[in-house]
Amino acid sequence: PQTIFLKDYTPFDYIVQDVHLTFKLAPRATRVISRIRFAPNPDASDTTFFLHGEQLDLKWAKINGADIAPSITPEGLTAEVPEGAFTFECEVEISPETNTALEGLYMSGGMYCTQCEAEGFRKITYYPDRPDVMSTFTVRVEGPHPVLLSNGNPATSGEHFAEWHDPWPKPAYLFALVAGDLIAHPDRFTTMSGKDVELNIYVRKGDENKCAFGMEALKKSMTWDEKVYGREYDLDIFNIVAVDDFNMGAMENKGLNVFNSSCVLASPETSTDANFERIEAIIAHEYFHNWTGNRITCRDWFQLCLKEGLTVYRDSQFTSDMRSASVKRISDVIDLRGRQFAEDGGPLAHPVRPDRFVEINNFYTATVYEKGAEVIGMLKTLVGDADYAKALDLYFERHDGDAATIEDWLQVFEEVTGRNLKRFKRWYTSAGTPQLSVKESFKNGRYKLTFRQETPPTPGQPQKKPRVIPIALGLLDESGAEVLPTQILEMDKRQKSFKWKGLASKPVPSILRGFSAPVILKRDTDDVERAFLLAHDTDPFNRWEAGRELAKSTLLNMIENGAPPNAGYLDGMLAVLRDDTLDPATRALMLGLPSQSELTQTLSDKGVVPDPQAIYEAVQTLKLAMAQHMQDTLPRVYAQCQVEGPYSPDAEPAGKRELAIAALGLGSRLDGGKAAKEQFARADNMTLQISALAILLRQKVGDAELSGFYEQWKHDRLVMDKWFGLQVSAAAPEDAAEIADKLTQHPDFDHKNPNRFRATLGALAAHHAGFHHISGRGYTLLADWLITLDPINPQTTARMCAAFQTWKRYDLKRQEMILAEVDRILAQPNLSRDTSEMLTRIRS
Ligand code: B3K
Ligand code: ZN
Repeated sequence: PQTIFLKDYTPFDYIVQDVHLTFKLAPRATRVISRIRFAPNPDASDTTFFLHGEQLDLKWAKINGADIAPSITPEGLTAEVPEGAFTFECEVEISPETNTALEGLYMSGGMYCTQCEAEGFRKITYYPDRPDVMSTFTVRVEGPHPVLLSNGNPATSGEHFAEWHDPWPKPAYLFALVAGDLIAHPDRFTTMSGKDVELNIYVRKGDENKCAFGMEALKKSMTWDEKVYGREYDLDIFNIVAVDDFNMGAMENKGLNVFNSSCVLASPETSTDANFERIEAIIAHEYFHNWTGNRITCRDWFQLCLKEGLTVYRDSQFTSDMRSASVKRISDVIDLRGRQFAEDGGPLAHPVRPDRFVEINNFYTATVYEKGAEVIGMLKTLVGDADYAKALDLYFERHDGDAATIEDWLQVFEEVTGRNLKRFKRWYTSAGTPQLSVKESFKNGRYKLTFRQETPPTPGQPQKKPRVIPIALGLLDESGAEVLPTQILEMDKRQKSFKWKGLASKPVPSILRGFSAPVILKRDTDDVERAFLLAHDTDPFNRWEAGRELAKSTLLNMIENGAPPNAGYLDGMLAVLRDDTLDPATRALMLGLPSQSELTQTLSDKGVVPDPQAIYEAVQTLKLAMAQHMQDTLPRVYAQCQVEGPYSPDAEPAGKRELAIAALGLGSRLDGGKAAKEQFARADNMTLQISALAILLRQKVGDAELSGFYEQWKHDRLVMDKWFGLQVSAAAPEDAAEIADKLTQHPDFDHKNPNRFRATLGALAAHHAGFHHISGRGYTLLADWLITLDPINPQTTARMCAAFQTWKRYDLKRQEMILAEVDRILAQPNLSRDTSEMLTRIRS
């Protein structure tokens, strides 16, 4: 397989003036007729006429109305073309029904839908399938289906056909088509300039009652983008379609967003609080792409973070505004450390802007998305809110209609601020998580902090240059009062000191407030200082962080030295639990422990070989100790956090439920699940029902509830995904693989459906002690299923290969077992490019 390099970029030799497509839909023999006007690109050096096309059955092709006989390879088509402008036409046949890769045009539950990003359009027809080729599209869809959709505004329609025209030039990856027997949940929106927009969420029959929340989220997003970024919607209609078989969360096709049904359908009875929050965020994310992604797109796929990092950043701002900013920040950092730090610290590490790839679908990663968003957050911290706003205005004004680059993006910031961002740019080009160590000194009222940055080598990048790290810092005195409110230190060298004078006593520093940079902070400190910050820090993030550090040091001491749970930690957490001045969601987050895989990473960074079973047991022991220590308070907190009245997914009641569930979970370690059984029996929403079930399964007393849950929900595929996943995640380590194995034999298991596959096998991979159980059964089971799925759906297979990326952390026996499975998969004949790239990188 061929590696594509950023440095080899050249523009396409032609420009596309406009595109006309006609689809004659049939499950195994859809005809796609195209008429495309090309003209030579004045910016190109060459004139080779090559169109991408894969798995297409070409019926005929014409140039300027005359038949041609192009030469065809598995990758595309080349033809002799006249000088100057010309019209290319062709007809191809494709088979949506047998397209199990879910890329291109495919079928899901009887409906037609498309997924073209990154390179799926070439499975629909011959076309220059690259993001820098932008054009207007006119699309005619013919079929017997009541709903026939494509991008842009509706033009004419009649019995069994509909025509759509998209006036905004777009790359092919934003093309979409949907056809089926769907029901619309309609609404309207008036934009800031008074334009009336028709809104619809299209769903299968039976799902109509799960659209209202998504629709509200869409309207909130539209209002927010007008208010905060001055961005108005630009078509007469905005459609969202829910699809059951989908490789990722959702897709921002122009005017026709396609969603995994799990990321748009919501009801109190079937969705948890976390589902509601995620749905709101994803609807916002896809909507925000209309400007950051669609109106301004990427020149090439190396620039993916240009749209993804920025759009993730924007959706996190949106969620912070809709809910609680500190809760959102803490949750994002938990996620970043869990997924992105693992990637950055292992064989799959790559820069936010990679400079090479084999299969671009393998680069829709936590690094490109979440670290990409962190980089934007840092930029905003460095330049300030006002200049950030100015730079964004200039970006939208200058690059509207462009396929842009990271250089273009940084340029607007340089122009607006007069800064040189050369050093800052290393965040885009250099992989790996910087380690930031800090030393302090205090003498005669003078306080000095000396920072040093070091980034370990990553694949292909042995040496790392220093980056610009914004460090948000505050200083507290010994009473806990803030003597220095938050200020931003610009750490732009390998080593740098910062000094303050006139201090009455040695201050306690609160470093990296709000997690102002995605780095690993290394500081010689102790549990006394951590407990002090946990009690006094005025920065909510760092207060949480202090509790987290305390939990970590307690657990590490238990794991490494067999120590008992630290009494100071238990007291600190009891104080948190009782602290009614803290909102419930924050208290729930503080009571949470670092994940077992995060502990593994910390241990292995210290040169200790982690034992997954020992880590699991330490966590259980600590939770039991917390429950005992909090025994009297837990029932009171649980009672206080009961929410009266009809269900609302808003942050406040959701936060209360979260704390109640945390209290219930701890308490159930002492009451044998009694209170959880009661909650399960009276639950009238999914949050309370499934949390109780999870607790009961963990306590091994939930068999009756588990089958009751099945009987109640077997008709609802999204709830059944939860039923599959929960049994695996709540299993004891020694049972996890066996339970997952059994579930894959259940009649409702369908490996072709990515949601069901991920619910079951993804839950296994996420069960740290279960997946890494010394029997090796977890490794073998996952490998078996990846081998089965690869020929069917390479994208989902490749994504799940990441479960093996941490192999180097473990003992030799586990390493050998993992590598044997990796090699077994790699030895499969005709392994997809996706999977083979992932495993080859993991192995290196
Ligand atoms: N842009 C899409 C992701 C496409 C993934 C292709 N393998 C969804 C999003 O980020 O909004
Ligand atoms: Zn996105």
